[in-house]
Amino acid sequence: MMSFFVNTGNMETLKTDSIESEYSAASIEVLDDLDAVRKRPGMYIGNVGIRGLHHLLWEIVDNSIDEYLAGYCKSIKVVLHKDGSATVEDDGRGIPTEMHPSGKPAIEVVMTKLHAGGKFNRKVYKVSGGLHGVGLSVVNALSEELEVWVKRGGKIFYQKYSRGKPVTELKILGETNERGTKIRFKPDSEIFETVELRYDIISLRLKELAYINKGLRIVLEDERVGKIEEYKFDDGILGLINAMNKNKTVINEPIYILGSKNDVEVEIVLQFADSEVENVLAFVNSINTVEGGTHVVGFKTGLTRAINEYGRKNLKKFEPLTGLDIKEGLTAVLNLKVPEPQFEGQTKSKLTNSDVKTVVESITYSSILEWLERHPKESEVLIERFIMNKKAREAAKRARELVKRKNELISTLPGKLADCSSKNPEEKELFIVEGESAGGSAKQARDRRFQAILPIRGKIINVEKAGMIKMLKNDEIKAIISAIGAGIGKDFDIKRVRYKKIILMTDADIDGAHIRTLLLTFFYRYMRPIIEAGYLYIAQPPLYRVTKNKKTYYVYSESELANLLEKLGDAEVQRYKGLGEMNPEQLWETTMNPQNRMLIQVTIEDAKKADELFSILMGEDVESRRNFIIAYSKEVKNLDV
Ligand code: 0RA
Repeated sequence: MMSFFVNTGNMETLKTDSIESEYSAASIEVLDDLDAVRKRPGMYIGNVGIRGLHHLLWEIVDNSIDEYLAGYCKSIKVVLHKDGSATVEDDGRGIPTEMHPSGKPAIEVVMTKLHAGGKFNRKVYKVSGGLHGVGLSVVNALSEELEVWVKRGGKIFYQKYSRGKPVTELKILGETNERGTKIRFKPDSEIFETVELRYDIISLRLKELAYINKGLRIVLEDERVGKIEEYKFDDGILGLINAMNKNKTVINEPIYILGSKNDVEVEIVLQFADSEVENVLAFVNSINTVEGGTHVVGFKTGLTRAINEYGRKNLKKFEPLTGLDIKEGLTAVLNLKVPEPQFEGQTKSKLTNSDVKTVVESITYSSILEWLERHPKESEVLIERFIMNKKAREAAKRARELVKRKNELISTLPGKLADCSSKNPEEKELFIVEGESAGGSAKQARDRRFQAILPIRGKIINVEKAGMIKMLKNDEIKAIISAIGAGIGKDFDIKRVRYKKIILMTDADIDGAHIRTLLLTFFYRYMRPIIEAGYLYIAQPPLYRVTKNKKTYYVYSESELANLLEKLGDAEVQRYKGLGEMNPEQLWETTMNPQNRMLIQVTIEDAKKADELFSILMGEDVESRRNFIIAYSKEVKNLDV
């Protein structure tokens, strides 16, 4: 490793003066590399929306995590600055600064050559197949500005770049006996649709990373709002499962599995709770595999096989159980290291290596069987539960068939629904509106030909916790199900939907975001095909109304407001605290009129994130949860124009 470095004596040839000289040594090749990245950013970071933007940050953080995995880094700090830039600082080995055979310092090669990082071969477990591990040069190419400080070999080094090109040489700023890397980058607004880094997305991911990399300290500071949080979990994924199940009645102590085979490392923790919901999180080389894959299938198969084997051996008249009987109330976290992972799927987060299924299945099978044999009391309780689940499921199926037949006959619409006159689902829109007063304004504002309004009361039930039966007793949920008219859960039939646009319209504040997150969780768990078909949207009401010289401007974000005020000078600014503060005309103009409004289409990933947010944070106090829950799909696309 690193044998191509000449000895560190060469460092003395570096200039130590602080004059920023135009750096002319950039070769044609370097320009080629980074031009290619700037020309086709999507090839390297997936897209230039919210996801791609955050990819820049993850690329750097991944490098710091690699230092932790190599045993060098104990602490990582991420700072979001007011000017839109972000800093990642770690106490790892520091990016090599020694001279490279090309005549440039290694760090400059890493920062300007595609895939140069890979040549250092630091990674034991690659993150290939996905969009991860594209290299620091990609971050550099897509940043308006990037500065790097390295503490290494007794010195502090510094270099600055812009859009991938050096604007200073590598300089020595001083001496130190510490080691580490600090990178500040400002995403390029010429490249990205939006450059606003999102606290909610970043804190959730950093928290995940802290859980799956036990003992690693991660600090997140948001200077834009003056907020700082620290994550450090010495119990790793065991701590995560405890947090996920904190408010549930658990049935057994968490079962911890650790094993490896064919260079695949498997760490799993699972627990059953008195709940109807299943919650399995799975990470492969630190990547959250939201789309699941062979590892998750292997886990479930191994678990089911072990339970059936135990039942067959130890119980009289035991009838084999299926995955469906076992998954109710199952919480699990899988944390895997795989040498050559292959990812597929819409977000490149589905693991497809078939050998991984075999490995996870056999490790799970033998560990669970052993645990069951050692814990006969708990095993008996669990198996009784599974058998009950099986019976209840069969009974529910018969009941559903009855209800279905009945439903087809009556299927009454909820009383609160103000339906539209059109009968054509293609053009029909259903607005699900928070609060009676906003609902009233929306009813007056709408175009009744094709827009229907369903007002719902503030606190809808948390389906994550409640389960099917309790949920179906909730009036708000019942109203939504019957308005949409296509059933629910396994009986959901997308062909029967009465509206092909279902629009969630909530206040632009924390409570509104909370309700929106609850609704997203509901759709994700019980009407997923609606999201998959692209029928679910979030309305985007303005945050401010600005008036100047009798002209009115509606403003949808803080940054837009700052820009506008800069342009207008002093103007009258009215902040909308809720939808209820708008009169029907304003509501129509800003939020409902297809000509002007902004609608955000909800993706499966958004909904999955909302769902995950609930499960990870379930255990925490209400206040911190409230602070945490912000909009889940701000990626602004004006879909109507
Ligand atoms: C290349 C090689 C080595 C470390 C790094 C890059 C490195 C990159 C980043 C990015 C953020 N923090 C980082 N820390 C390290 C290996 C260094 C060695 O062998 O001494």
